[in-house]
Amino acid sequence: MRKWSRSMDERKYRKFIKRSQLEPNVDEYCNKVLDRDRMFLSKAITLIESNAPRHERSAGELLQRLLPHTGNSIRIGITGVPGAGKSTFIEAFGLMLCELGHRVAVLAVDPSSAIRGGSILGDKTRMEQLSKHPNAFIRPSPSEGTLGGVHRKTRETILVCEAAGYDVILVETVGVGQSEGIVRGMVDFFMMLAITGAGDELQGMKKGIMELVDAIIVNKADGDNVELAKKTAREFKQMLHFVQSPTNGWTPRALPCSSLKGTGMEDVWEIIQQFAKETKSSGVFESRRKKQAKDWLYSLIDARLQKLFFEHAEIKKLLPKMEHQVMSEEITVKKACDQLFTVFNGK
Ligand SMILES: Nc1nc2c(ncn2[C@@H]2O[C@H](COP(=O)(O)OP(=O)(O)O)[C@@H](O)[C@H]2O)c(=O)[nH]1
Ligand SMILES: [Mg+2]
Repeated sequence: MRKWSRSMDERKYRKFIKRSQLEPNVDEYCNKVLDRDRMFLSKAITLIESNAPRHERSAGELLQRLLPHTGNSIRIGITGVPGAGKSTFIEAFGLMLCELGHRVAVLAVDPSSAIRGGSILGDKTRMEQLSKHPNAFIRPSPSEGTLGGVHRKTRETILVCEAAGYDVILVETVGVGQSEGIVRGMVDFFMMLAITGAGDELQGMKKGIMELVDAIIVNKADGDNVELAKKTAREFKQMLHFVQSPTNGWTPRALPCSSLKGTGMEDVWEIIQQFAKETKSSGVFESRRKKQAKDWLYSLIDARLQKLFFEHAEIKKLLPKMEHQVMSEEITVKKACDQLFTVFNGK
């Protein structure tokens, strides 16, 4: 009996030791990130993406400590259908920026990678040179997770990258579901990479996306395609006149480029710099960031409330019954909802 209990204590003790060894040291993380240690930047992002409660606590503390060192970057969102050339563009554009002395972080918000699982590898090989550049940091999207899970922590990741001294943040997304709107809500400048010859449907040319972009870049303007790309850019420019700009005081631009040849990259950067200059002097830049922070707060509140509700023991029991009664038209939807909330409120 005594032997048994001693071994139990021992096991507990070992577990305790193991846990304290795993417990992240927030001081160390903070200092190393500020020191621009890339390995610790990766580790910090992994910590932030973790769902373990004790990691969430440390991650929260780390972010709070890093907050005064964040914000000093231009956050750029890039969307476009698969195959438009986003990864190739980021490789060329990112390299140019690195050569200019910028520090570039690339984050992917790619719901398709969670579904298909394959795109990360493809991107890594496509961004081979950039991923080796000392001024660049590439973080592929987590290979697992729900659609929401993939971009759940991208905002936090942006902040940590900024604290680590990255002054250009590129966020890549595929136009699936609501990902474009979500990315628009976390960047300063949002652009779409388009290609020639694709029908409107293929380009995701819903009016909705036109209202989100600050620029449309017509990629693959090389070889026989140069003139057509220029023409397509002109057409986009005209179309953009008819939709409301997402950014007060800024007229969205359209221009061609070739990510493969590296042409037009300076023009894109020129436009982004002009955008930053103009919106900073008009105050639009700052007010957008403030609004984004506020919206982020509300979306976190939403998420927590949902979690509280759906994980409520009584709700879990009652919900299938209410579902059934609503579907069989025994009670109205409103009444089912009322009943659920009566239970949720503990009345
Ligand atoms: N001709 C040409 N091909 C390109 C260009 N940019 C990308 N591609 C090709 O288009 C394909 C898809 O590119 P990728 O960067 O993976 O697109 P993504 O799915 O939007 O990330 C690849 O075969 C690229 O080599 C370009 O500027 N010109
Ligand atoms: Mg890609």
